[in-house]
Amino acid sequence: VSLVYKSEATRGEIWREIFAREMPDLPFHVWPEVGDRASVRYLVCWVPPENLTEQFPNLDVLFSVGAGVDQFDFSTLPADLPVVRMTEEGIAEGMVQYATMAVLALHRDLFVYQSQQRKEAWRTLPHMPAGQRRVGVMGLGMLGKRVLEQLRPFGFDLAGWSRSGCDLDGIDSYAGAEQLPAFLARTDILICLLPLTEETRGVLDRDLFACLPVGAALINVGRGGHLNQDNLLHALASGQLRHAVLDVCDPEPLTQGHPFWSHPHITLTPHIASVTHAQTGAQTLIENLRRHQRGEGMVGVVNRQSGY
Ligand code: NDP
Ligand code: OXD
Repeated sequence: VSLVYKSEATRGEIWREIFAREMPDLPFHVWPEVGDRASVRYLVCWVPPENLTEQFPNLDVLFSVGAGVDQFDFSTLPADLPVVRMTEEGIAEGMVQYATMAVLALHRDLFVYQSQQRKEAWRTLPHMPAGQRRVGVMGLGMLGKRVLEQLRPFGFDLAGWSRSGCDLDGIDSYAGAEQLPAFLARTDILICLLPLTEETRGVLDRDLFACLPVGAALINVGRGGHLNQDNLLHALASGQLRHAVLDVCDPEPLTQGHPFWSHPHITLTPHIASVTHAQTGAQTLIENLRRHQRGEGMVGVVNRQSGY
């Protein structure tokens, strides 16, 4: 029984050492080196190799190195192959930091002040108390919930929306398509933390923007595929939206000359909201491997039906 790691090389070398120490009986191969293909039971990757089943005919589990699994084409994976996403603490920590940074920057008009500075303009804007700023998170999973909890001490008026809602203390919960318009109507700063699935692709579109209060702001930390780019440009031009902070785009990177690069009301970062930390990521993977070897359920198993 062996494991193949196929992803970022630096992390691979760190994981190789951790595995040698913690699971010395499990051979750890770093792609393209795979050892005996027939003995590979675990594949840990961002994108799997082509012809996965021919490459590794006896695979037991496919692990994503990241929290998302939309990079997998489920139709090409064996139907009964468990797919497990990464749930390590470092991902939540990074996301919470990024979302807090973006919310505070929008709340305190940092992007407006930056542009004023470039024009040598010393002008104060009206200050809005946090209690009057309505922040809403779409997607209340591992990351969305943590972001809301972290934002609570600032005193924002908080709400969340997901398929099934949530019961976080002091946070208004909205569930399902019927309650989406009401959630949007009360949201000045919208954070997208949904997984990208057939249902959520393109969700950040003209209709959704139209449900937000005029002058709302968007933070997309989900996936580029959630956003209709033309609709965003239109919403920014009309003033329906005042600013967008985008950590993800489609494609990544954006093509040269794409209007987002130089847009005065778009702030772009190169998919860095959070990354899997080498140490805690290895630990989380090892705990899951041990669970699997004991015949117990693993943490982060993806529902192949819903796609997340
Ligand atoms: P989870 O699977 O834990 O949570 C997903 C949430 O989205 C759940 O609350 C779920 O609802 C909700 N949801 C899914 N589909 C729908 C739908 N059709 N309608 C309404 N709600 C829906 O995911 P995570 O919190 O771990 O991660 C979310 C995403 O964040 C990842 O998939 C990835 O795309 C992105 N990400 C981005 C990173 C970055 O650096 N930019 C880093 C890490 C992740 P319910 O609870 O009812 O099932
Ligand atoms: C992830 C990501 O899914 O980095 O972990 O986006």
